[in-house]
Amino acid sequence: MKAKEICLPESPTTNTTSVTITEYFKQQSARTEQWLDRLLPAATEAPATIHEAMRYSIFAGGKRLRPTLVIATGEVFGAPEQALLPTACALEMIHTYSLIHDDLPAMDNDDLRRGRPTNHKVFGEAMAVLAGDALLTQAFITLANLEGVSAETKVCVIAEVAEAAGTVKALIGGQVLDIQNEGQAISAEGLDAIHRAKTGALIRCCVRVGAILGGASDGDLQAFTTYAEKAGLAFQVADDVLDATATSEELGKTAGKDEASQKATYVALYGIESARQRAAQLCQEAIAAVQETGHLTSRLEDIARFIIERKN
Ligand code: GRG
Repeated sequence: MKAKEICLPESPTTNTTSVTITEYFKQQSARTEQWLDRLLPAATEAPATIHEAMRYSIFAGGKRLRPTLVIATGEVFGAPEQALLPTACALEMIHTYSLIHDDLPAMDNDDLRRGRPTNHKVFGEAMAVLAGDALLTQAFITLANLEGVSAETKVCVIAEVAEAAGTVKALIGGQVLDIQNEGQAISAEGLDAIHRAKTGALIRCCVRVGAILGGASDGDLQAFTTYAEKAGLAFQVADDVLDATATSEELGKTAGKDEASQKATYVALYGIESARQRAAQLCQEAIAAVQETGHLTSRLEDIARFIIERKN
């Protein structure tokens, strides 16, 4: 049987080893966005409104942390680009769906995201719910069409992503716990459990699927999973600090919301300075986990530092 012909977008980058972390993120964002453009229905495709709404939020910017983690990990293990980039895009689609739904009046009721009016402010609530649903669906269409890896690997990746987006120690389950704990006193363990699920599961999944696509050994997969779990929690601790210390303009979303809505946060629990120290500690532990594997990991070390040093 003749292999299906695939047309890869031209990569805007050839040299990723010597660039700064800022430049690396720019390069991986550009690669991801080229693929996203190919993988999403055109804005003119009927019914056009839903495709415009999906594209409005996905192309609104964002740090592209999740796709960059997929790519950086996949490249450590030599994963093929025609599987790695679509997988990176699928994770960004799921992340963007969660942001659209999180901003809805029934959830966080926010007006600003990625420096723009939120999806429901522009397209209305019904279309925003559907745009989120459609991005989630498109993510799985994308994964089902992965090329360059075995059927077994593809199924493994699909299962990893589905679990991370689900309810058990995963995205939706974490959101449920977060809502149910609003205004309640919470322990450090309880807060960690919420964010390991709500924020951490998807970040963990990004690193795992990158490693799986590259055929990582069980030992390496375990070490990289530890890296991702630590980095995922560090991301949320840093996010809580930013919410309390940065402006809406800097963040591209409404600042100070956690305190206003009496959310259980790391800042509320520890105070700003101790929260910063916890983030730094988690970042160190993340780096130590991958250093033990002996793989070339300077990029993943830089990403862990970026996660806690970022300004938005
Ligand atoms: C199923 C109705 C329904 C809703 C699901 C799962 C969910 C709603 C919401 C949880 C998603 C969420 C907002 C998690 C918080 C994680 C977080 C801090 C996201 C912001 O990530 P950044 O800073 O964003 O990476 P950018 O814009 O840079 O990509």
